[in-house]
Amino acid sequence: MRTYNILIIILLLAISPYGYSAETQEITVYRSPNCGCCSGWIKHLQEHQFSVIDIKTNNVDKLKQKHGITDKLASCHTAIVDGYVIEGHVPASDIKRLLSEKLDVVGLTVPAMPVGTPGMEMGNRKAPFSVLTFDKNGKTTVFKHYDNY
Ligand SMILES: [Cu+2]
Repeated sequence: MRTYNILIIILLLAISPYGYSAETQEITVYRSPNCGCCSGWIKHLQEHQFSVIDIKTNNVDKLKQKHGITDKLASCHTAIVDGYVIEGHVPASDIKRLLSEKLDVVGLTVPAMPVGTPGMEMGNRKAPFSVLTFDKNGKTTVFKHYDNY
């Protein structure tokens, strides 16, 4: 009887959304060890079904150069997901949209660190910002604009 109960519990875990990891998307985040807002962004991703590999390094700039992230496009952390580069405090929903639309771009960026973006919360302070796509020549387009995230 006891074994039977345990089997039921295992079965319930297997079919529940919490027992499942198949729906999480893996993303690798490169950031400097003492970057607080980067941790905030990582937490935001984890709250939106991303499984984060958190790489602490003092060499994020080298990675940015390698992926054509100019100073104008740069922010704090740089992440790689499914072959795309995600720079800065990009909302999880925009990453998911990029992955489903499979656009022919290098990735997405929110340049600098606008107040009110995920990981950059400061009470009620919100700055308007745009999520940009960028290609390997540094050409950008507006992917999504937020007046108030
Ligand atoms: Cu930041």
